[in-house]
Formats: sequence, C-alpha cells, structure tokens
Amino acid sequence: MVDQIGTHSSPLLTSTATPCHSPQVTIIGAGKVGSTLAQRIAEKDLANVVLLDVVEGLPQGIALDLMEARGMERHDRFILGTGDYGDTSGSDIVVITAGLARKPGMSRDDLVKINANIVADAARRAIAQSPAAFLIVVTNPLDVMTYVAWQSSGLPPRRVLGMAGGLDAARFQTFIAMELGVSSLDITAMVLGSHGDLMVPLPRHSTVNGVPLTELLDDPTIEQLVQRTRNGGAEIVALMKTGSAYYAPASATCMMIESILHNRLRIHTCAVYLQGEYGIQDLFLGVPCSLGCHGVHRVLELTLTPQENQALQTSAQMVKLQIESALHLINH
Ligand code: TXD
Repeated sequence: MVDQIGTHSSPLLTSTATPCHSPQVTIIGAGKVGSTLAQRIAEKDLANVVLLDVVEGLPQGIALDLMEARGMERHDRFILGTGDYGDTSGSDIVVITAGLARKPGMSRDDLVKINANIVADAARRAIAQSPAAFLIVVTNPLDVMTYVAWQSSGLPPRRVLGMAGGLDAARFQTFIAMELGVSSLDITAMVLGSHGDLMVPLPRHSTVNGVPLTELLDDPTIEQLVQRTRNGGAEIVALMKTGSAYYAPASATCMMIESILHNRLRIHTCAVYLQGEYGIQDLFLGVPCSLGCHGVHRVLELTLTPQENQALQTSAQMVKLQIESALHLINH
C-alpha cells in the first residue's frame, strides 16, 4: 500500500502499491497540429503523450525525435508514437486532429464525408480504450466534426469540446495588439459562434487592460480587425500555400488541456454542446465557458445586442444545416 511506503518493515515499493498515475494525452493525427501539440504538452510538462496516425512510421519518428529533445528541454515526459489504439488506453484526454486536407477535384461535401468518417471512427476507438477521457476535436469543419465525434463517442456532452474560439480570439488579440502597439498579454479578445466566415468577434466584450476596445479605436478600424480575424486561417493558407496554421492552433488546444488537467477553471471560448443557452439547442458552437477537471463547468451567457445576437443565431443556423448534411453524408 502507498501509506506503507517508507516504513521500516516494508520495501520501498511493494507489488500492492497503487500504480502511480501520470496524466496522459492521446493525439490522433500526427500531422502539423498534432505533432506541434505533442511538443507543447511535453515541453510544458503537462502530461505524457501518445501520438497516433495511420501513416506507418510517422508518429513513431516524431515521438522518437521529441524524446531525444527531452534532456535539452529539461523534462521527462514520455512521448509514444503508434498506430495501435491499444497503446492509447487510460488516457485522460483524447485530441482528434486527424483528417485529410481538400485535394484538387474534391468537393466540400466529399471532404466533409471523409473527415466525418475519420473523426467518428477515431472517437469511437479512442474512447473505447479510455472511457473516462475528455475529447477535444480540432479537425475541420470544426463545429460539425465535434458533433459527429460526440455522437460517435457516446460521452456525456460536458466531456466533449471543439477547439476554435480560443484560436480565433488569439488572432483577434494579436491584430488588436499590432494596431495599438501594445502587448498581447494585456488584451482579452472575445469571439463567439462557428469557426469560419460566420464567427462573431465581439469588440464590445474585448478589452485592453480592462478598457473596452470600442473606447480605444474607431468603428472602421475595428471593422478591419474583425474582418482580418474572420479571414485569419485563409490569410495564413494564402501565405504558406502548401498547408494551414498549426503553431497557434496547437497553443489554443494546449491551453484547454492545461485548464482541464490542472482544474484551472479558466474561461475559454470552445465549441460546447448547447442546451438552451443563447436560445440555441442541440449543437456545438463557440461560447465562453470555464474548463476544469469535470470538463465544461459553466457556460457564460453574455448579454448581446440584437445585432450581435442575430449574428450568433445566423452562425448557429449554418452549423445546424452543416450537421444535418454531414450526418446524411455519413449514413449514405
Ligand atoms: O481551429 C481549428 N479547429 C483548426 C483546425 C486550426 C488548424 C487546423 N484545423 C484542422 O485540423 C485542419 O483543417 C485539419 O482538419 C486538422 C489537422 O490539421 P493539420 O495541419 O495537422 O493537418 P495534417 O498535417 O494534414 O495532419 C493530419 C494527419 C495526417 O498525419 C494524417 O495521416 C492523419 O491526420 N490521419 C489520420 N490519423 C489517424 N487516423 C486516421 N484515420 C487518419 N486519417 C488521416
């Protein structure tokens, strides 16, 4: 027993000692976001990581590379690369980044169908190994894939989250900081709604050291920053040409993981299952919520102007249509 450890009569560790539990995060998809997230988690000393991919050798190679950096990065977290779901068992958190990028000739519906099947399969198989885990979905289209993963996992809704709002808010935060010439650390930015063109940045609820943005910048300038935020993912794709963003997406996912593992109850905008909040039912959509050891502890309901509320409802209606279409595509 653990309480016997250190007594004179018992060995230091006995066969009956309670096994030590180190937090473990499984990441499905060892691509750009998955591998960067693995690095962030290990180097922040948050958890051991299991990295899984269908490409043989890819997760194993990345894991070995990250293991070889441990001594220099001063941590002793384990990173395991695998193609076998059996290796993921007992995880505290499962993150799904697996998916395909759109290829020439592939319609948006084709992509949704392929990714929905990948995400549904990953959620089912990972949660079968780790039934007590939290599930964080990253794969696009985010709000739809989170719904699909939730349905397929069978988990209670407060254990399932989509990562997007934190990233969108971080982009808005960056553009505000660049415009004002101040530190990003002093800026709290708020972006609700779906991850995409219909996201709802909220300048009135975004502050610079507590001062609402609307008191510091004029409307046309704010509108430019809002548009750049909406276009944030596409701006990076246009620059990189061969891929999409992954450093900031990995950071935003890592913040959610840290809040859950350390029970921080920090407020993050995540895609969470709404059951009447903001007048929205039965879909995952980006709203601010506190995250802790039980997953979603509380959804914050902000007071919105009629215009802000209309934008959020439009965003919700679009996600609802996309979910219906994705479920139809999966089943046919
Ligand atoms: O804000 C957000 N939510 C996003 C979402 C921000 C950035 C990226 N966003 C989306 O995340 C992006 O549109 C993709 O749908 C995912 C992952 O992006 P990433 O840039 O990491 O894509 P990669 O590099 O193509 O990696 C995908 C990996 C790749 O290694 C595949 O081999 C693997 O997924 N893959 C699988 N792994 C396991 N199981 C299956 N079935 C599988 N299929 C593909």
